[in-house]
Amino acid sequence: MPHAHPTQPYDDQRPGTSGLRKKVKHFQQKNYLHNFVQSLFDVLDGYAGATLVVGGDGRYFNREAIQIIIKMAAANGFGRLLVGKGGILSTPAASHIIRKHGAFGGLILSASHNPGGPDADFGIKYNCGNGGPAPEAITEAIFARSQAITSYAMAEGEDIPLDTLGSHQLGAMTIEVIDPVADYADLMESLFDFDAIRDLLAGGFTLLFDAMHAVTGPYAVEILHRRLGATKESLLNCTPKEDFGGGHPDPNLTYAKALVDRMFGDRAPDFGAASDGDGDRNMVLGNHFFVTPSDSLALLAANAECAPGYRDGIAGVARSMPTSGAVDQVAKALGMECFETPTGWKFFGNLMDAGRVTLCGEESFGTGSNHVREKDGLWAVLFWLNILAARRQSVAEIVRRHWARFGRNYYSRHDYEGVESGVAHDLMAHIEGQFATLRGTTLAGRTVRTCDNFSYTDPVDGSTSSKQGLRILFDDGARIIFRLSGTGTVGATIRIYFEAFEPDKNRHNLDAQSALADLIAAASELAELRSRTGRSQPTVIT
Ligand code: VG1
Ligand code: CO
Repeated sequence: MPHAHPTQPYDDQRPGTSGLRKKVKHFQQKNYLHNFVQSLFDVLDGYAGATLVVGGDGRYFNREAIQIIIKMAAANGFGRLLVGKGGILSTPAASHIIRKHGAFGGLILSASHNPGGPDADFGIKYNCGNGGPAPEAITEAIFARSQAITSYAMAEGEDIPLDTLGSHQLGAMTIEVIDPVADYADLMESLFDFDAIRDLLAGGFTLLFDAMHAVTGPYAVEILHRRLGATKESLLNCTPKEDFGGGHPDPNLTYAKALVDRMFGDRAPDFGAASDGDGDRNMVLGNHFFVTPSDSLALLAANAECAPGYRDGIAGVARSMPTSGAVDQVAKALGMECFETPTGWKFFGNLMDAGRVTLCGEESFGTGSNHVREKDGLWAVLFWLNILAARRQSVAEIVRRHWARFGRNYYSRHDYEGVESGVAHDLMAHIEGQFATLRGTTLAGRTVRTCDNFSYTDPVDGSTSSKQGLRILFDDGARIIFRLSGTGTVGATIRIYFEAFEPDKNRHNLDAQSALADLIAAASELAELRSRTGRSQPTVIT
Protein backbone atom coordinates (compact mmCIF):
# COMPACT_ATOMS: atom_id res chain seq x y z
CA MET A 1 0.00 0.00 0.00
CA PRO A 2 1.40 3.46 -0.91
CA HIS A 3 2.10 5.76 1.95
CA ALA A 4 2.73 9.51 1.98
CA HIS A 5 5.69 10.41 4.17
CA PRO A 6 6.35 13.99 5.24
CA THR A 7 9.84 15.28 4.45
CA GLN A 8 12.01 18.41 4.62
CA PRO A 9 13.64 19.75 1.43
CA TYR A 10 17.37 19.95 0.82
CA ASP A 11 18.91 22.84 -1.09
CA ASP A 12 21.82 21.03 -2.78
CA GLN A 13 20.20 18.65 -5.25
CA ARG A 14 21.06 20.40 -8.51
CA PRO A 15 22.34 17.71 -10.93
CA GLY A 16 25.82 18.38 -12.37
CA THR A 17 27.42 17.37 -15.69
CA SER A 18 26.09 13.86 -15.25
CA GLY A 19 23.47 13.59 -12.53
CA LEU A 20 23.54 14.20 -8.79
CA ARG A 21 26.84 13.13 -7.20
CA LYS A 22 27.64 13.30 -3.50
CA LYS A 23 29.48 11.35 -0.83
CA VAL A 24 27.68 8.15 0.22
CA LYS A 25 27.24 9.59 3.72
CA HIS A 26 25.52 12.60 2.17
CA PHE A 27 23.10 10.31 0.32
CA GLN A 28 22.47 8.43 3.56
CA GLN A 29 21.02 11.52 5.24
CA LYS A 30 17.38 11.16 6.15
CA ASN A 31 15.19 11.09 3.03
CA TYR A 32 17.98 12.54 0.85
CA LEU A 33 17.60 9.97 -1.92
CA HIS A 34 13.82 9.79 -1.42
CA ASN A 35 13.52 13.54 -1.93
CA PHE A 36 15.48 13.48 -5.18
CA VAL A 37 13.50 10.56 -6.60
CA GLN A 38 10.15 12.08 -5.58
CA SER A 39 11.18 15.45 -7.06
CA LEU A 40 11.92 13.66 -10.31
CA PHE A 41 8.60 11.79 -10.30
CA ASP A 42 6.80 15.06 -9.48
CA VAL A 43 8.19 16.86 -12.53
CA LEU A 44 7.63 13.98 -14.97
CA ASP A 45 4.25 13.52 -16.53
CA GLY A 46 2.35 10.64 -18.04
CA TYR A 47 4.09 7.58 -16.63
CA ALA A 48 1.08 5.92 -15.01
CA GLY A 49 1.35 2.22 -15.83
CA ALA A 50 4.58 2.76 -17.80
CA THR A 51 7.96 1.03 -17.50
CA LEU A 52 10.95 2.29 -15.52
CA VAL A 53 14.47 0.82 -15.89
CA VAL A 54 16.76 0.79 -12.87
CA GLY A 55 20.34 -0.33 -12.45
CA GLY A 56 23.75 0.82 -11.34
CA ASP A 57 27.44 0.18 -11.38
CA GLY A 58 27.33 -1.96 -8.24
CA ARG A 59 29.07 0.48 -5.96
CA TYR A 60 28.42 0.71 -2.24
CA PHE A 61 24.78 1.81 -1.51
CA ASN A 62 23.59 0.56 -4.93
CA ARG A 63 21.41 -2.19 -3.52
CA GLU A 64 19.88 -0.08 -0.79
CA ALA A 65 19.11 2.72 -3.24
CA ILE A 66 17.45 0.30 -5.65
CA GLN A 67 15.10 -1.06 -2.99
CA ILE A 68 14.03 2.49 -2.12
CA ILE A 69 13.49 3.38 -5.79
CA ILE A 70 11.44 0.21 -6.42
CA LYS A 71 9.07 1.03 -3.57
CA MET A 72 8.77 4.65 -4.61
CA ALA A 73 8.17 3.78 -8.27
CA ALA A 74 5.36 1.43 -7.20
CA ALA A 75 3.76 4.08 -4.98
CA ASN A 76 4.00 6.68 -7.74
CA GLY A 77 2.13 4.55 -10.25
CA PHE A 78 4.67 2.95 -12.60
CA GLY A 79 3.29 -0.28 -14.03
CA ARG A 80 6.52 -2.19 -14.60
CA LEU A 81 10.09 -1.91 -13.43
CA LEU A 82 13.06 -3.63 -15.07
CA VAL A 83 16.12 -4.04 -12.90
CA GLY A 84 19.43 -5.71 -13.74
CA LYS A 85 20.32 -8.84 -11.77
CA GLY A 86 22.25 -7.90 -8.65
CA GLY A 87 21.13 -4.33 -9.28
CA ILE A 88 23.72 -4.14 -12.05
CA LEU A 89 23.44 -2.32 -15.38
CA SER A 90 26.30 -0.54 -17.08
CA THR A 91 25.32 2.95 -18.21
CA PRO A 92 25.29 2.04 -21.94
CA ALA A 93 23.41 -1.20 -21.20
CA ALA A 94 20.79 0.77 -19.24
CA SER A 95 20.42 3.11 -22.20
CA HIS A 96 19.92 0.12 -24.50
CA ILE A 97 17.37 -1.54 -22.19
CA ILE A 98 15.33 1.68 -21.99
CA ARG A 99 15.24 1.89 -25.80
CA LYS A 100 14.70 -1.78 -26.48
CA HIS A 101 11.78 -2.13 -24.05
CA GLY A 102 10.22 1.23 -24.93
CA ALA A 103 10.50 2.28 -21.28
CA PHE A 104 9.31 5.65 -20.08
CA GLY A 105 12.79 6.30 -18.69
CA GLY A 106 15.40 4.97 -16.33
CA LEU A 107 17.37 5.67 -13.20
CA ILE A 108 21.10 4.97 -13.33
CA LEU A 109 22.94 4.72 -10.04
CA SER A 110 26.57 5.61 -10.45
CA ALA A 111 29.24 8.17 -9.73
CA SER A 112 31.06 6.88 -12.80
CA HIS A 113 34.83 7.21 -12.45
CA ASN A 114 34.68 8.53 -8.87
CA PRO A 115 35.83 6.10 -6.14
CA GLY A 116 33.23 3.97 -4.30
CA GLY A 117 32.77 2.71 -0.74
CA PRO A 118 31.21 3.96 2.49
CA ASP A 119 33.46 7.03 2.55
CA ALA A 120 33.47 7.62 -1.20
CA ASP A 121 30.96 8.68 -3.82
CA PHE A 122 27.47 7.79 -5.02
CA GLY A 123 25.31 9.24 -7.76
CA ILE A 124 21.94 9.09 -9.46
CA LYS A 125 20.90 10.16 -12.92
CA TYR A 126 17.64 10.15 -14.84
CA ASN A 127 17.55 9.08 -18.49
CA CYS A 128 14.57 9.74 -20.75
CA GLY A 129 12.70 7.39 -23.09
CA ASN A 130 15.28 7.94 -25.85
CA GLY A 131 17.81 6.30 -23.49
CA GLY A 132 19.78 9.50 -22.98
CA PRO A 133 20.54 11.70 -19.98
CA ALA A 134 17.77 14.16 -19.15
CA PRO A 135 18.25 17.58 -20.76
CA GLU A 136 18.84 20.68 -18.66
CA ALA A 137 15.17 21.67 -18.69
CA ILE A 138 14.36 18.51 -16.71
CA THR A 139 17.37 18.59 -14.38
CA GLU A 140 16.63 22.22 -13.50
CA ALA A 141 12.98 21.38 -12.87
CA ILE A 142 14.02 18.56 -10.53
CA PHE A 143 16.25 20.98 -8.65
CA ALA A 144 13.46 23.54 -8.31
CA ARG A 145 11.03 20.88 -7.08
CA SER A 146 13.58 19.45 -4.62
CA GLN A 147 13.67 22.78 -2.80
CA ALA A 148 9.91 22.81 -2.25
CA ILE A 149 9.10 19.16 -1.64
CA THR A 150 7.11 18.30 1.49
CA SER A 151 6.35 14.60 1.11
CA TYR A 152 7.21 11.48 -0.82
CA ALA A 153 5.27 8.31 -1.57
CA MET A 154 6.58 4.86 -0.87
CA ALA A 155 4.95 1.44 -1.04
CA GLU A 156 5.38 -0.94 1.83
CA GLY A 157 6.63 -4.45 1.32
CA GLU A 158 9.54 -6.84 1.50
CA ASP A 159 12.78 -6.05 -0.33
CA ILE A 160 12.84 -7.57 -3.82
CA PRO A 161 15.40 -10.41 -4.22
CA LEU A 162 17.75 -9.04 -6.85
CA ASP A 163 20.15 -11.97 -7.21
CA THR A 164 17.97 -14.30 -9.25
CA LEU A 165 16.18 -13.64 -12.52
CA GLY A 166 12.45 -13.52 -12.09
CA SER A 167 9.24 -11.58 -11.71
CA HIS A 168 7.74 -10.02 -8.59
CA GLN A 169 4.72 -7.93 -7.71
CA LEU A 170 4.55 -4.88 -5.47
CA GLY A 171 1.08 -3.33 -5.35
CA ALA A 172 0.06 -2.78 -8.98
CA MET A 173 3.66 -2.79 -10.26
CA THR A 174 5.48 -5.78 -11.74
CA ILE A 175 9.22 -6.01 -11.15
CA GLU A 176 11.35 -8.03 -13.53
CA VAL A 177 14.91 -8.90 -12.60
CA ILE A 178 16.64 -9.19 -15.97
CA ASP A 179 19.99 -10.41 -17.29
CA PRO A 180 22.09 -7.23 -17.45
CA VAL A 181 24.50 -8.54 -20.10
CA ALA A 182 22.67 -10.55 -22.78
CA ASP A 183 20.78 -7.79 -24.63
CA TYR A 184 23.82 -5.56 -24.69
CA ALA A 185 26.12 -8.33 -25.94
CA ASP A 186 23.64 -9.09 -28.75
CA LEU A 187 23.58 -5.42 -29.72
CA MET A 188 27.39 -5.38 -29.96
CA GLU A 189 27.31 -8.51 -32.08
CA SER A 190 24.89 -6.80 -34.47
CA LEU A 191 27.24 -3.83 -34.96
CA PHE A 192 30.67 -5.40 -35.30
CA ASP A 193 32.26 -8.16 -37.34
CA PHE A 194 32.71 -10.75 -34.59
CA ASP A 195 34.06 -13.35 -37.07
CA ALA A 196 36.88 -11.03 -38.13
CA ILE A 197 37.72 -10.15 -34.51
CA ARG A 198 37.70 -13.86 -33.56
CA ASP A 199 40.13 -14.53 -36.43
CA LEU A 200 42.37 -11.69 -35.32
CA LEU A 201 42.52 -12.99 -31.74
CA ALA A 202 43.03 -16.59 -32.87
CA GLY A 203 45.94 -15.48 -35.06
CA GLY A 204 48.19 -14.46 -32.18
CA PHE A 205 47.11 -10.83 -31.74
CA THR A 206 47.34 -10.11 -28.01
CA LEU A 207 45.10 -7.89 -25.92
CA LEU A 208 44.69 -6.80 -22.34
CA PHE A 209 41.44 -5.39 -20.99
CA ASP A 210 41.18 -3.86 -17.52
CA ALA A 211 37.66 -3.59 -16.05
CA MET A 212 39.11 -1.84 -12.97
CA HIS A 213 36.90 -3.94 -10.61
CA ALA A 214 33.91 -2.10 -12.02
CA VAL A 215 30.73 -2.85 -13.93
CA THR A 216 32.17 -3.85 -17.33
CA GLY A 217 33.72 -7.02 -15.87
CA PRO A 218 30.77 -9.33 -16.61
CA TYR A 219 30.21 -7.67 -20.00
CA ALA A 220 33.88 -8.16 -20.96
CA VAL A 221 33.85 -11.80 -19.90
CA GLU A 222 30.74 -12.52 -21.99
CA ILE A 223 31.79 -10.55 -25.08
CA LEU A 224 35.58 -10.65 -25.23
CA HIS A 225 36.08 -14.09 -23.70
CA ARG A 226 32.99 -16.20 -24.43
CA ARG A 227 31.95 -14.74 -27.75
CA LEU A 228 35.31 -13.62 -29.17
CA GLY A 229 37.76 -16.09 -27.67
CA ALA A 230 40.08 -13.75 -25.75
CA THR A 231 41.83 -15.68 -22.99
CA LYS A 232 40.72 -15.25 -19.39
CA GLU A 233 44.23 -14.06 -18.56
CA SER A 234 43.81 -11.14 -20.92
CA LEU A 235 40.91 -9.80 -18.85
CA LEU A 236 41.97 -8.02 -15.67
CA ASN A 237 39.94 -7.09 -12.58
CA CYS A 238 36.64 -8.36 -14.00
CA THR A 239 34.87 -9.01 -10.70
CA PRO A 240 32.93 -5.86 -9.78
CA LYS A 241 33.55 -4.68 -6.22
CA GLU A 242 31.56 -2.21 -4.13
CA ASP A 243 34.70 -0.10 -3.64
CA PHE A 244 36.42 -0.92 -6.96
CA GLY A 245 39.27 -2.49 -5.01
CA GLY A 246 39.97 0.87 -3.35
CA GLY A 247 40.97 2.54 -6.64
CA HIS A 248 39.63 5.26 -8.88
CA PRO A 249 37.78 3.37 -11.63
CA ASP A 250 38.97 6.01 -14.09
CA PRO A 251 40.63 4.73 -17.26
CA ASN A 252 43.41 7.25 -17.74
CA LEU A 253 47.20 7.24 -17.63
CA THR A 254 47.25 7.97 -13.90
CA TYR A 255 44.56 5.71 -12.47
CA ALA A 256 44.87 2.74 -14.86
CA LYS A 257 48.55 2.54 -14.07
CA ALA A 258 48.82 -1.26 -13.87
CA LEU A 259 47.52 -1.59 -17.43
CA VAL A 260 49.64 1.32 -18.69
CA ASP A 261 52.79 -0.22 -17.18
CA ARG A 262 52.16 -3.47 -19.02
CA MET A 263 51.45 -1.71 -22.30
CA PHE A 264 54.71 0.21 -22.00
CA GLY A 265 56.75 -2.69 -20.58
CA ASP A 266 58.63 -5.68 -21.98
CA ARG A 267 56.56 -8.04 -24.14
CA ALA A 268 53.68 -5.57 -24.25
CA PRO A 269 50.48 -6.83 -25.91
CA ASP A 270 49.27 -5.43 -29.25
CA PHE A 271 46.21 -3.74 -27.77
CA GLY A 272 45.19 -2.54 -24.32
CA ALA A 273 41.95 -1.01 -23.07
CA ALA A 274 40.15 -0.09 -19.88
CA SER A 275 36.77 1.28 -18.92
CA ASP A 276 35.38 3.20 -15.95
CA GLY A 277 33.07 2.58 -12.98
CA ASP A 278 29.83 2.54 -14.98
CA GLY A 279 31.25 1.29 -18.29
CA ASP A 280 30.73 4.35 -20.45
CA ARG A 281 34.37 5.45 -20.78
CA ASN A 282 37.23 3.81 -22.62
CA MET A 283 40.97 4.17 -22.85
CA VAL A 284 42.75 2.66 -25.84
CA LEU A 285 46.45 1.81 -25.98
CA GLY A 286 48.73 0.10 -28.45
CA ASN A 287 52.09 -1.51 -27.78
CA HIS A 288 54.02 1.44 -26.25
CA PHE A 289 51.39 3.82 -27.60
CA PHE A 290 48.60 5.92 -26.05
CA VAL A 291 45.66 7.00 -28.21
CA THR A 292 44.14 10.29 -27.08
CA PRO A 293 40.35 10.04 -26.84
CA SER A 294 40.01 12.95 -29.29
CA ASP A 295 42.14 11.11 -31.86
CA SER A 296 40.20 7.93 -31.19
CA LEU A 297 36.91 9.64 -32.11
CA ALA A 298 38.42 11.03 -35.31
CA LEU A 299 39.85 7.68 -36.23
CA LEU A 300 36.59 5.80 -35.67
CA ALA A 301 34.85 8.38 -37.87
CA ALA A 302 37.44 7.95 -40.64
CA ASN A 303 37.28 4.13 -40.48
CA ALA A 304 33.62 3.65 -39.70
CA GLU A 305 32.95 1.57 -42.79
CA CYS A 306 35.13 -1.25 -41.38
CA ALA A 307 32.28 -2.10 -39.00
CA PRO A 308 29.10 -3.69 -40.38
CA GLY A 309 26.88 -1.44 -38.25
CA TYR A 310 28.31 1.66 -39.94
CA ARG A 311 29.00 0.28 -43.42
CA ASP A 312 26.44 2.57 -45.02
CA GLY A 313 28.31 5.63 -43.79
CA ILE A 314 27.73 8.04 -40.97
CA ALA A 315 25.41 11.02 -41.00
CA GLY A 316 27.59 13.44 -39.08
CA VAL A 317 29.74 13.78 -35.99
CA ALA A 318 29.68 15.78 -32.79
CA ARG A 319 32.24 16.53 -30.11
CA SER A 320 32.16 18.45 -26.85
CA MET A 321 33.78 21.88 -26.98
CA PRO A 322 37.01 20.98 -25.12
CA THR A 323 37.51 17.87 -27.30
CA SER A 324 40.20 18.42 -29.94
CA GLY A 325 39.30 19.34 -33.49
CA ALA A 326 40.75 16.10 -34.88
CA VAL A 327 37.27 14.88 -35.79
CA ASP A 328 36.53 18.24 -37.47
CA GLN A 329 39.35 17.50 -39.92
CA VAL A 330 37.78 14.16 -40.78
CA ALA A 331 34.33 15.72 -41.18
CA LYS A 332 35.74 18.39 -43.47
CA ALA A 333 37.62 15.87 -45.61
CA LEU A 334 34.66 13.50 -45.86
CA GLY A 335 32.04 16.21 -46.27
CA MET A 336 29.86 15.66 -43.23
CA GLU A 337 28.35 17.91 -40.59
CA CYS A 338 30.32 18.38 -37.38
CA PHE A 339 28.80 19.87 -34.21
CA GLU A 340 30.49 21.40 -31.16
CA THR A 341 28.45 20.99 -27.97
CA PRO A 342 28.96 21.77 -24.27
CA THR A 343 30.54 19.11 -22.05
CA GLY A 344 28.26 16.22 -21.09
CA TRP A 345 26.50 13.52 -23.07
CA LYS A 346 23.04 15.07 -22.63
CA PHE A 347 23.89 17.57 -25.38
CA PHE A 348 24.29 14.87 -28.05
CA GLY A 349 20.83 13.35 -27.62
CA ASN A 350 18.82 15.76 -29.77
CA LEU A 351 21.36 15.58 -32.61
CA MET A 352 21.23 11.78 -32.62
CA ASP A 353 17.43 11.64 -32.31
CA ALA A 354 17.17 14.01 -35.28
CA GLY A 355 19.48 11.80 -37.36
CA ARG A 356 22.05 14.57 -37.70
CA VAL A 357 24.96 12.69 -36.10
CA THR A 358 26.00 9.04 -35.87
CA LEU A 359 29.24 9.27 -33.85
CA CYS A 360 30.10 11.58 -30.99
CA GLY A 361 32.75 11.89 -28.36
CA GLU A 362 34.46 13.75 -25.60
CA GLU A 363 38.10 14.23 -24.69
CA SER A 364 37.36 12.62 -21.30
CA PHE A 365 37.59 9.06 -22.67
CA GLY A 366 34.01 9.01 -23.92
CA THR A 367 33.02 7.81 -27.38
CA GLY A 368 29.70 6.55 -28.65
CA SER A 369 27.17 6.36 -31.43
CA ASN A 370 23.46 6.38 -32.05
CA HIS A 371 23.21 2.66 -31.09
CA VAL A 372 22.39 3.99 -27.60
CA ARG A 373 22.20 7.49 -26.09
CA GLU A 374 25.19 7.23 -23.76
CA LYS A 375 28.89 6.99 -24.34
CA ASP A 376 29.95 3.38 -24.44
CA GLY A 377 33.28 1.97 -23.29
CA LEU A 378 33.13 -1.60 -24.60
CA TRP A 379 31.57 -0.44 -27.85
CA ALA A 380 34.67 1.70 -28.48
CA VAL A 381 36.96 -1.23 -27.63
CA LEU A 382 35.08 -3.47 -30.06
CA PHE A 383 35.11 -0.79 -32.75
CA TRP A 384 38.89 -0.60 -32.42
CA LEU A 385 39.24 -4.38 -32.55
CA ASN A 386 37.07 -4.41 -35.66
CA ILE A 387 39.29 -1.81 -37.33
CA LEU A 388 42.44 -3.67 -36.29
CA ALA A 389 40.98 -6.89 -37.69
CA ALA A 390 40.11 -5.19 -40.98
CA ARG A 391 43.36 -3.26 -41.43
CA ARG A 392 45.88 -5.66 -39.89
CA GLN A 393 48.20 -2.82 -38.88
CA SER A 394 49.36 -1.91 -35.40
CA VAL A 395 47.55 0.69 -33.31
CA ALA A 396 50.52 3.07 -33.66
CA GLU A 397 50.66 2.63 -37.42
CA ILE A 398 46.94 3.28 -37.83
CA VAL A 399 47.17 6.47 -35.76
CA ARG A 400 50.32 7.72 -37.53
CA ARG A 401 48.73 7.18 -40.94
CA HIS A 402 45.68 9.02 -39.71
CA TRP A 403 47.80 12.02 -38.69
CA ALA A 404 49.66 11.95 -42.02
CA ARG A 405 46.35 12.16 -43.84
CA PHE A 406 44.42 14.62 -41.67
CA GLY A 407 47.12 16.44 -39.67
CA ARG A 408 47.80 15.99 -35.98
CA ASN A 409 45.97 17.85 -33.22
CA TYR A 410 48.42 17.87 -30.33
CA TYR A 411 46.27 17.73 -27.23
CA SER A 412 46.47 17.53 -23.47
CA ARG A 413 44.27 18.12 -20.43
CA HIS A 414 45.63 19.19 -17.05
CA ASP A 415 43.41 18.71 -13.98
CA TYR A 416 43.93 20.49 -10.69
CA GLU A 417 41.78 18.49 -8.27
CA GLY A 418 40.57 19.42 -4.80
CA VAL A 419 41.08 23.18 -5.18
CA GLU A 420 39.17 25.31 -2.69
CA SER A 421 35.94 26.31 -4.41
CA GLY A 422 36.26 30.07 -3.84
CA VAL A 423 39.83 30.04 -5.17
CA ALA A 424 38.72 28.19 -8.30
CA HIS A 425 35.83 30.56 -9.02
CA ASP A 426 38.03 33.63 -8.46
CA LEU A 427 40.64 32.20 -10.80
CA MET A 428 38.03 31.75 -13.54
CA ALA A 429 36.73 35.29 -13.03
CA HIS A 430 40.29 36.60 -13.18
CA ILE A 431 40.87 34.91 -16.55
CA GLU A 432 37.58 36.09 -18.00
CA GLY A 433 38.34 39.62 -16.77
CA GLN A 434 41.36 39.73 -19.07
CA PHE A 435 39.48 38.72 -22.21
CA ALA A 436 38.70 42.24 -23.42
CA THR A 437 42.38 43.20 -23.54
CA LEU A 438 43.60 39.81 -24.74
CA ARG A 439 42.11 39.84 -28.24
CA GLY A 440 44.65 40.55 -30.96
CA THR A 441 47.61 40.33 -28.59
CA THR A 442 50.43 37.81 -28.77
CA LEU A 443 50.43 34.91 -26.34
CA ALA A 444 52.60 31.78 -26.53
CA GLY A 445 54.07 33.11 -29.77
CA ARG A 446 50.65 33.25 -31.45
CA THR A 447 47.96 35.84 -32.03
CA VAL A 448 44.81 35.57 -29.94
CA ARG A 449 41.98 35.58 -32.47
CA THR A 450 39.20 35.72 -29.92
CA CYS A 451 38.22 34.63 -26.44
CA ASP A 452 34.82 33.96 -24.89
CA ASN A 453 32.75 32.00 -22.43
CA PHE A 454 31.28 29.26 -24.61
CA SER A 455 27.56 29.23 -25.16
CA TYR A 456 25.52 26.84 -27.23
CA THR A 457 22.20 26.87 -28.99
CA ASP A 458 20.80 23.42 -29.66
CA PRO A 459 20.24 23.21 -33.45
CA VAL A 460 17.24 20.93 -32.96
CA ASP A 461 15.14 22.54 -30.21
CA GLY A 462 16.74 25.98 -29.97
CA SER A 463 17.46 25.71 -26.23
CA THR A 464 20.55 27.59 -25.07
CA SER A 465 23.25 26.85 -22.51
CA SER A 466 25.72 29.53 -21.50
CA LYS A 467 28.92 29.79 -19.43
CA GLN A 468 30.19 26.41 -20.63
CA GLY A 469 33.92 27.14 -20.46
CA LEU A 470 36.46 29.89 -21.12
CA ARG A 471 38.07 29.67 -24.55
CA ILE A 472 41.15 31.38 -25.88
CA LEU A 473 41.28 30.76 -29.62
CA PHE A 474 44.44 31.50 -31.61
CA ASP A 475 44.67 32.36 -35.26
CA ASP A 476 46.65 29.19 -36.08
CA GLY A 477 43.90 26.97 -34.68
CA ALA A 478 45.50 26.46 -31.25
CA ARG A 479 43.25 26.70 -28.18
CA ILE A 480 43.47 27.01 -24.42
CA ILE A 481 40.27 26.22 -22.50
CA PHE A 482 39.48 26.55 -18.80
CA ARG A 483 36.50 24.80 -17.16
CA LEU A 484 35.39 23.86 -13.70
CA SER A 485 34.36 20.23 -13.33
CA GLY A 486 30.70 19.47 -12.68
CA THR A 487 31.15 15.90 -11.41
CA GLY A 488 33.33 16.20 -8.30
CA THR A 489 32.15 15.88 -4.71
CA VAL A 490 34.90 17.73 -2.82
CA GLY A 491 36.13 21.25 -3.55
CA ALA A 492 36.58 22.22 -7.19
CA THR A 493 38.53 20.71 -10.05
CA ILE A 494 40.03 23.11 -12.57
CA ARG A 495 40.46 21.58 -16.00
CA ILE A 496 42.76 23.23 -18.54
CA TYR A 497 42.75 21.92 -22.08
CA PHE A 498 45.50 22.59 -24.62
CA GLU A 499 45.42 22.03 -28.35
CA ALA A 500 47.67 22.89 -31.30
CA PHE A 501 47.13 21.75 -34.89
CA GLU A 502 50.14 20.50 -36.86
CA PRO A 503 49.52 19.77 -40.54
CA ASP A 504 53.17 18.95 -41.34
CA LYS A 505 53.76 15.20 -41.07
CA ASN A 506 57.47 15.70 -40.47
CA ARG A 507 56.51 17.29 -37.16
CA HIS A 508 54.15 14.58 -35.86
CA ASN A 509 56.58 12.79 -33.59
CA LEU A 510 56.85 15.23 -30.71
CA ASP A 511 55.76 14.39 -27.23
CA ALA A 512 52.44 16.23 -26.60
CA GLN A 513 53.65 18.01 -23.46
CA SER A 514 56.65 19.43 -25.32
CA ALA A 515 54.61 20.36 -28.38
CA LEU A 516 52.22 22.27 -26.12
CA ALA A 517 54.78 23.65 -23.66
CA ASP A 518 54.39 27.30 -24.70
CA LEU A 519 50.58 27.14 -24.37
CA ILE A 520 50.90 25.43 -20.98
CA ALA A 521 53.26 28.11 -19.69
CA ALA A 522 51.06 30.91 -21.03
CA ALA A 523 47.95 29.48 -19.39
CA SER A 524 49.67 29.11 -16.06
CA GLU A 525 50.84 32.72 -16.14
CA LEU A 526 47.51 34.11 -17.31
CA ALA A 527 45.61 32.24 -14.59
CA GLU A 528 48.19 32.99 -11.88
CA LEU A 529 47.87 29.30 -11.16
CA ARG A 530 50.75 28.92 -8.78
CA SER A 531 50.03 31.91 -6.58
CA ARG A 532 46.28 31.34 -6.50
CA THR A 533 46.18 27.57 -5.97
CA GLY A 534 49.57 26.93 -4.38
CA ARG A 535 50.09 24.17 -6.96
CA SER A 536 52.99 23.95 -9.34
CA GLN A 537 51.86 20.71 -11.01
CA PRO A 538 48.47 19.34 -12.08
CA THR A 539 47.00 16.35 -10.22
CA VAL A 540 46.36 14.46 -13.45
CA ILE A 541 47.83 15.00 -16.91
CA THR A 542 46.17 13.33 -19.84
C1 VG1 B 1 33.45 14.89 -16.78
C2 VG1 B 1 33.98 14.96 -18.18
C3 VG1 B 1 32.83 15.04 -19.17
C4 VG1 B 1 31.90 13.84 -18.95
C5 VG1 B 1 31.45 13.78 -17.50
C6 VG1 B 1 30.64 12.55 -17.19
O1 VG1 B 1 32.70 16.06 -16.48
O2 VG1 B 1 34.85 16.06 -18.34
O3 VG1 B 1 33.34 15.07 -20.47
O4 VG1 B 1 30.77 13.94 -19.76
O5 VG1 B 1 32.59 13.77 -16.64
O6 VG1 B 1 31.35 11.38 -17.46
P1 VG1 B 1 33.31 17.30 -15.68
O7 VG1 B 1 32.18 18.23 -15.50
O8 VG1 B 1 33.84 16.73 -14.39
O9 VG1 B 1 34.41 17.84 -16.51
V1 VG1 B 1 31.02 9.95 -16.61
O10 VG1 B 1 31.94 8.76 -17.22
O11 VG1 B 1 30.97 10.54 -15.13
O12 VG1 B 1 29.33 9.68 -16.84
CO1 CO C 1 31.33 6.96 -16.59
